[in-house]
Amino acid sequence: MDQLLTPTESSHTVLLSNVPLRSTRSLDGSWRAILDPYDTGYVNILGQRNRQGFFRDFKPRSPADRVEYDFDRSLQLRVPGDWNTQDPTLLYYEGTVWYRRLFDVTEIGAGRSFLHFGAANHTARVFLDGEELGCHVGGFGPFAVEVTGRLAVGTHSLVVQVNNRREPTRVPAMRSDWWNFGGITRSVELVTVPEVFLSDAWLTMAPDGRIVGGATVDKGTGQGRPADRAEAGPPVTVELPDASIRVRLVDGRLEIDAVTAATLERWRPGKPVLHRVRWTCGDDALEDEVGFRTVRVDGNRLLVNDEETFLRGISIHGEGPSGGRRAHGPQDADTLLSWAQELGANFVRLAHYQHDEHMVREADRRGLLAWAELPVYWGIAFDDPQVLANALDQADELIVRDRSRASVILWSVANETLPGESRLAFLGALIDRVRSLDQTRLTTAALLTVPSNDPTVHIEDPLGELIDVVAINQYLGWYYGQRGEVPKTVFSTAFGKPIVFSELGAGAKFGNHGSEHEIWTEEFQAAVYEAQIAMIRAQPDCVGLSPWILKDFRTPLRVLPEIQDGYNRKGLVSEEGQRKLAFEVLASFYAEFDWDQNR
Ligand code: GCB
Repeated sequence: MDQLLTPTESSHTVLLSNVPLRSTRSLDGSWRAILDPYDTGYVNILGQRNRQGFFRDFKPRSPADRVEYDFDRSLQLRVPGDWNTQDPTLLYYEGTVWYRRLFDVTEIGAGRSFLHFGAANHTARVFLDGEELGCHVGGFGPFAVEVTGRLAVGTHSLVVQVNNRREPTRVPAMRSDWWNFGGITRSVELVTVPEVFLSDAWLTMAPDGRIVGGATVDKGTGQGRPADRAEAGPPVTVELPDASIRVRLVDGRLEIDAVTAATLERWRPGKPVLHRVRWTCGDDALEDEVGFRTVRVDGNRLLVNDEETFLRGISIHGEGPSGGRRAHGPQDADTLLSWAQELGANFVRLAHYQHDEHMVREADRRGLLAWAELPVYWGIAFDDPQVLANALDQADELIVRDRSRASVILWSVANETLPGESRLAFLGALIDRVRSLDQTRLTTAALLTVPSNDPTVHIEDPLGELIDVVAINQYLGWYYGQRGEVPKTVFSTAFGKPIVFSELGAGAKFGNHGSEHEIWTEEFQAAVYEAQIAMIRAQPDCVGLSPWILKDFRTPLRVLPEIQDGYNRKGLVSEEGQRKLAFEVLASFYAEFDWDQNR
């Protein structure tokens, strides 16, 4: 029965980039919501589309009306936001929630209109005035539906069916070490654009110092995802006044040679310089702030602006700085990234899925390098072509949204996936897609290391062949290995590529003090960091680290009473932002680095 969306059903949605640069009308705020754990709101018991389904937004208007729902008398939920933390009875809820927002249109404007969603976890079906306009699969990427011609003067009903049930054929799949926050978790906006407009426009610096970019002109001729090619239409012009550059794009593609680009002051970690970029196409104009830097690897070295760079990082989940809720908006981005900078970090791993756009834009402004990641995490159905199709869609959403961001230097395609043929083929296809969308950044994947008593760890996972930077998750001194032995461990790979320790760490409950041999104490966690830092200092191929993790975060996997209570306690700060001892240990290591030398 067609109750839930499968990946192939993702349809009639479009991908628009640069939404924050456009004038939009916010539909955030209080929405009405109906819980529908048995999915009765869409189809009836005969398996047919329910003519009185919740998407019709009916209500009993007279005593004889046979309508068994009423949004006006139902729950209220804030958008953006997860539903789990807005009502105690919804904390563990996984299933369908119907959201409804009424909005008034007072005049019919010119041009075209789209309803844009920053993200909804995991599937979303969008209905306007009872009509289904599109559905989207994937909990962290942006999507839009076109509503041109549908917004007559009057009141309109926007209904969204959101479902966050875990399924083996979803990405992520059945189990993850974070909370499966459901809901319309990022902002909803009504975006108005000219008839012919730039559905995508991006600009960045290639490893050789050329400026490259592209634009897609949407002439209203069809639906679908933007290609990197403009159809014949009005010319697209891009201006960079700081370098006196004004160019017309040919075939939607742009290349400015390195000599011309050399006049632009570079964006550097810790010293971000952003330049005004202006796009025009017919009546459409967009103004962005873009940084230009190069990133490349040379053997086992990582070079940013051709300077050897050590990534002094920290991993971050998309969870707000307090309240154990899904993060959203500029305030959360500002707080989380300010904590990272107080730690002395120059790099953030935005784990384990696409974060709110405010995070990468704020990272640009703060001069933080960033790793952006796809939710290809434990237990993915690698041999299912529909699952791959959905992962590829999620890659499009991640890269098309963020490829003008100087902060983003790494696209990570997977975290802790088990070697095997179908996995390699799946991730190979994903890496190809990433490179077809962006050849200017590096690819990576966080590999799982298997515990052993051997002080030398040699990584031979064939995925290492396909990626540019080998990322290693290792929990020496915590899940395995004696702490005293950690500094003696040497990591090497079969690939002659740089290594980043994408995870390391230990759990501690804030305020729990005791011996450094007593698990869950701040002292124990700090001692693991000391041992890891000693190990890292001696690693020949290591170009950085992003320990696990900035802040304690909610997860149903962590059940130890009075210690975990539903939180992963590996944070350097508690779920309310209180610093543990390990914060200072890592901060003093990072303070040794010379910002000007990057080392
Ligand atoms: C990992 C996972 C991460 C977990 C972490 C842990 O390897 O990548 O999602 O939260 O370990 O705490 O065990």
